[in-house]
Amino acid sequence: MLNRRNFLTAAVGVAAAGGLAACAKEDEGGSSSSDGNGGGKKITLGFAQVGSESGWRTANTKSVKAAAKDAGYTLKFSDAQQKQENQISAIRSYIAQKVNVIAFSPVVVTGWDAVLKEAKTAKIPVILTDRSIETSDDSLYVSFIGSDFTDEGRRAGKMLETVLEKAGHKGAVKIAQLEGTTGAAPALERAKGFKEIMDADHKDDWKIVVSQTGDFTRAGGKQVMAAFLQSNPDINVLYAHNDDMALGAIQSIEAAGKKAGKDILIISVDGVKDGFVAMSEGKINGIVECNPLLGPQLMELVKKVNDGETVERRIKTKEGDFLQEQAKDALPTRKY
Ligand code: GZL
Repeated sequence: MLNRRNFLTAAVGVAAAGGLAACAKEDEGGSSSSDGNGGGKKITLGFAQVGSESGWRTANTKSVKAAAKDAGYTLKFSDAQQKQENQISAIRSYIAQKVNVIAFSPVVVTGWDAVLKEAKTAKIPVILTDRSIETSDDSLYVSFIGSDFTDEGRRAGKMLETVLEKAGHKGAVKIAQLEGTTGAAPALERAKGFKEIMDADHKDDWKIVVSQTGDFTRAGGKQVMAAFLQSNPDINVLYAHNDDMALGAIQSIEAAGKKAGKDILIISVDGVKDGFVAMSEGKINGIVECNPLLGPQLMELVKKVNDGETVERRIKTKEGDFLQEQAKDALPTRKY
């Protein structure tokens, strides 16, 4: 592991409005016998998930459901299949059911003010998890718990420097970039952070020759990489905004008769198990970890918010960076 990064939480006190508790029929993530509320009314959490597009998302969903069950909360859970309109409908449904707290991972950064104003009017506090939003009204959510994607992009750039050196690469660096979902915070910010490193230290030798969204899916990565190789057969680096797109791209790289991790060096983000397996096989050269296991921290936050306590405005998750030689040793202890 290059270095384990511990991010301090930026404590900005925000008092949260209490919410009304009520139960209704939904995909309830289950709850255990304890009421999760010190003997008071059971907390009901409405969670609007992005979808099930990647291994990271699967691990994130498992973490949220398991932690809600352990906390004894009633969880109402929805999968938006990566469509903003579905997430907005789910949030409206949670408002109608008068849940205590709403949490969601916004599929894209814009278009949330109207529905979050409805939650505010209903006095239901909202927590952002995983991804953030762009809004001029800070009162629309009480806290954002998730990674610093711009820093992940910077880390990917620094990791590429190390990988190029280890590979003894000489000459121009022609980079293909597989972007995440168009308009999503991780896509915008991972591209921004990587470009900061390029602009600062590699204006003359690195160039992103092609960049397109693969929508964070394996199928998307495979399809777009095949097109990249048609138009730019001399690509020598792939920067993928997540492992699933990298894994799909590897299929196209190999179909083109090239060696992933050698002919085309690959830097990815997330650190799901399949990504580590590919790294241990020499097909991915480095992975910037993005931790999906937000469930326990989220449930602690839900309790504080429900009790009207002051909460941190921004909570960042702990993450590491992994190069190929660390993959085999790290695999047995990977939690997702
Ligand atoms: C990042 C998360 C991203 C992952 C992808 O926190 O929002 O969405 O990097 C997932 O794998 O689809």
